[in-house]
Amino acid sequence: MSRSVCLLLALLAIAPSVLAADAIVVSQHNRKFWPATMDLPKGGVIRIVNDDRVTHHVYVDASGMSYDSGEMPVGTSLTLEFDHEGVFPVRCAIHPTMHLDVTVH
Ligand SMILES: [Cu+2]
Repeated sequence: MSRSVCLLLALLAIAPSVLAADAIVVSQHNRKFWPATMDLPKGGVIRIVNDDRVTHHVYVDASGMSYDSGEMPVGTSLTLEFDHEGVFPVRCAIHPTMHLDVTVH
């Protein structure tokens, strides 16, 4: 195997673990965001995972941040970056009782 191919394989092996370490994982299991509250530094990233048995959704409608995931089928995930200080309610339009509040410092 050539040296460049070896280097490429090494980079591919490292990349997923680096990405996973940067994002805090939020579960949607049992129609709840867990954890339900979170403190993040400015620029912090969370990864929301639909590990439930039903379709979910994620939206943020706040000063400084607006986001809409559309439908999130079972088994999918998304990442959200918080670039502004403040308190950001993260909600699911399908299940209005699902609450995640992210405080960014
Ligand atoms: Cu939901």
